[in-house]
Amino acid sequence: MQRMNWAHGVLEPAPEIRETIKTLGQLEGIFQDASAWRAMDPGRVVYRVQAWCPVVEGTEGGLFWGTTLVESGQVGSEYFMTHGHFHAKRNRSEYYATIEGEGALILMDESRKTWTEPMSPGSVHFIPPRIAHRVANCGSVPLRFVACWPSDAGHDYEAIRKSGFEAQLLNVNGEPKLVRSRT
Ligand code: S6P
Ligand code: ZN
Repeated sequence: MQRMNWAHGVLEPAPEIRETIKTLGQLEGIFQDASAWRAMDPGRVVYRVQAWCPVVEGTEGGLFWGTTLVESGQVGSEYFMTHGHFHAKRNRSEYYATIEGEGALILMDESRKTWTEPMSPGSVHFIPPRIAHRVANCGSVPLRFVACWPSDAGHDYEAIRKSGFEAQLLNVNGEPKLVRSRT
């Protein structure tokens, strides 16, 4: 058993909880405005992830539980967001549920059609099979959400590193707007 602190949206530290941090420097090529990205502190934290993986990764039939905290910020006009991924086993799905903050779940299918679902405290999101997913923080406080996904889903980060998402979530006159970058 593990314990969630629901007020803070975090798992209580324990030897079984894996914690990772992603800094701007580790997210090269992810944000659209490369010169804005270069001008920022590469050590600045963009998001933190906790994962409870009670079975070995790759095991069929298990589930993993995690929390993510995306800091508030922008690279140029693009909101701070997670790297994003397809599941390596493309037919695996996932749930996200928001604890605190305001943002958007950005979804993209294999034909590169991209859309968003607004995230706010209490919103629960089903990420269907074969859909890439990432989360942007559009607010002024950290965006915290929990996730639950199959232990054999795996992560394909390479597809996103190579081709990105079809559209970026930008701050346009103070409002989040999905802007298509490629034709
Ligand atoms: C795992 C799940 C989340 C993300 C986390 C960070 O399937 O979707 O726990 O790993 O939000 O995002 P990313 O794109 O860096 O894995
Ligand atoms: Zn996932």
